Amino acid sequence: MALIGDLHSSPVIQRHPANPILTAQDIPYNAALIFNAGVTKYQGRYVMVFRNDYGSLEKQALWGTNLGLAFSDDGVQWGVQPQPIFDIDWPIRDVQRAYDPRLTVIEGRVAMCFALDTFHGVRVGIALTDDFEHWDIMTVSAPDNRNAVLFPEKVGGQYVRLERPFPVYSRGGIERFDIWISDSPDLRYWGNNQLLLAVEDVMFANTKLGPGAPPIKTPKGWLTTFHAVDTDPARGKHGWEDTWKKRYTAGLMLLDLENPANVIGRYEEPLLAPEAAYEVDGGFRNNVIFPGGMILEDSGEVKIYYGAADTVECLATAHVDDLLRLVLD
Ligand code: BMA
Repeated sequence: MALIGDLHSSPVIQRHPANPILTAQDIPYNAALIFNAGVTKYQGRYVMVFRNDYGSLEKQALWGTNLGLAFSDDGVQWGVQPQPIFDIDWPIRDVQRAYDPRLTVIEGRVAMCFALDTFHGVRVGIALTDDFEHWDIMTVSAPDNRNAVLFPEKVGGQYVRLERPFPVYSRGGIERFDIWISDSPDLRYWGNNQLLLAVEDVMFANTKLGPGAPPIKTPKGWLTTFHAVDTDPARGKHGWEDTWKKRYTAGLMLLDLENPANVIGRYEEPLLAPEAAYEVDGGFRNNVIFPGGMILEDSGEVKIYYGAADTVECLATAHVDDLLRLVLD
């Protein structure tokens, strides 16, 4: 495994001065780690579904995971709903927890992609809502799969998603996983699976990749983030655990508008690498940047929401033209 070395964020992206924009202190119920949120704009306001690993920050103890809901008028200051989302009626019997949600507005409804840990493997699913109380579960994949993100509209008459299956046996038992794409006529049945981006394509990854936030549509193509993971066996204690050898960065790529299985542009370096204090220090797992929300404003500003150090939720902004230059130059 080739080691990656120092990585830096692109100068075109700015961390928001209000970072972290959501932490356990903002939550009106038990919360310890608030991170890896899905964010979108729906009916005139911003909406966020965030992952809450609850427990005790002081004791560095985690008891479980739930999903919380927050709304905002500006995408920066959030009002958190008094209770987590708890009445999802899972159609399967062995669910342990749902986590790492991604939100997309599609055909007037909000779609949430989620990961499900079950006693028989990790699965991805898609649920639709228009009131954030009732969720229609459209599909749940076979294991093992994680990090599904749905495109905000049909392409060529089909719904499209990115996903990250994690085959272990066929790859010698090592952790080396790539990004895939599939499509569906109805959000329920998914097929036509194709490899989209592999670890060996990305110079700042040596372990695994995963889709980030749902893609945004630009005249040049579907612009989308991904996370890239590198491992260095020399890394020691970087958080609560005795050892944490991985680093998660955010990458950026452009997919063909008509055939999104074609990667038509990619930035060779990370868009965001862990550098800020809340990304590299004091977290559950330091050196983790995990993008899950991406919003294109009318002004051309792109808001990118990301979990930092598996502990807090953050925001970074860039102009869409600068992002397109990164992937096309
Ligand atoms: C991945 C997922 C993410 C998490 C990351 C770093 O495998 O579990 O939820 O942010 O690891 O711990």
